[in-house]
Amino acid sequence: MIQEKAKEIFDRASEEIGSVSTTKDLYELKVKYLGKSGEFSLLMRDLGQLSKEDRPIVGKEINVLKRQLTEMLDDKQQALQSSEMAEKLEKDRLDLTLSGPTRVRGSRHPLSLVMEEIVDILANIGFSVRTGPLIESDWYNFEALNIPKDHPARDMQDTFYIDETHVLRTHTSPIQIRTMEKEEPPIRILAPGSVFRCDSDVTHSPNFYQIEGLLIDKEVSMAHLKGTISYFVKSFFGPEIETRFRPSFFPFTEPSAEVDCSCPKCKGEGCRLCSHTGWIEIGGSGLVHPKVIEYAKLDSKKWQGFAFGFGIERMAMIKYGIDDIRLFNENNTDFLSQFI
Ligand code: FA5
Repeated sequence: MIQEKAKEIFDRASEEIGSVSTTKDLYELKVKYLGKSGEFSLLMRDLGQLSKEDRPIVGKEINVLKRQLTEMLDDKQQALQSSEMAEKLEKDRLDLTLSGPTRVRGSRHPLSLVMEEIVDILANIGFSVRTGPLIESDWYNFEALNIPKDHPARDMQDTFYIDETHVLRTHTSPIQIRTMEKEEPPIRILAPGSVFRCDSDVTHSPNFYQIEGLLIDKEVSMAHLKGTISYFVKSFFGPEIETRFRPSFFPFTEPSAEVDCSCPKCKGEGCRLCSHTGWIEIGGSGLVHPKVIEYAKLDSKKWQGFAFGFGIERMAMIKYGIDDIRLFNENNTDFLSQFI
């Protein structure tokens, strides 16, 4: 009777072990059949009802079944553990080919890049940088540059006035005077910086950058000016780019010339960037007017010089083929991050 029950428990247990699929369920089966209050332990208690002779025989048979069951549980335990581990490894697998987290790298503003490149090129031939105030006196911005009050030339630069005698500087030319006042010639300086005019469209901004160049020495001529600017244009835009000087007028230079370079985009053929002329204006230039040299308290008989002033945005637009000046100030990182 007990042997039959033991066999029945064993068969049921074997069947359940066969169909269990997790180590957790397997543990529960172990407790159910072999635990302290498990079915086999309860059965052992029933051995007491048997005769003295039968008890060890039946006990032995039950122990054999228990041992077999224990082995089956151990085997199953190992099989389940290794398949669970394989599953976990598959699930948690590291894909070493995946790219890591990307870091957004900052980039230099195109105007800073252009400004630095211009300074580098001209530093190679002896020019060094000077700066001046953004709020400038009427004297330095206009009068000392031979632009007297009520002179029509003041209309060329629609001015932001701070008060009767101070303006947001309309160009970097005041630094010419400030430098000549302070330094002994010979002078070779560059003055890059922010300037302000009441002016706004796709090629004009109310706040833009210029770079001024000033050279003061003895017997300076237009040839020196042309040589310096041609060297600069070829270094900045490329050796194939030509420079053209167009007669012009600035009160602080005599003679004066607008500087054009052959269009780097169409190489002088004519395109939208150069309004189909093949040439693009980059700034003004000329020999420093003797009056300006005198205003700066130098002897104009002894010292002559040339000066030029280029628009930085204009140079950047030509170099990078940008057709709207407002892009420089819109803080659009898609645009700004293209310049490295
Ligand atoms: C001047 O400002 C003179 N001071 C330049 C100069 C210096 C002449 C030394 C002679 C000797 P002009 O107003 O043309 O010149 O401006 C020079 C350049 O600044 C222009 O060719 C253009 O490239 C740029 N520019 C002028 N106005 C604007 C503006 N509103 N926005 C962007 N760039 C401008």
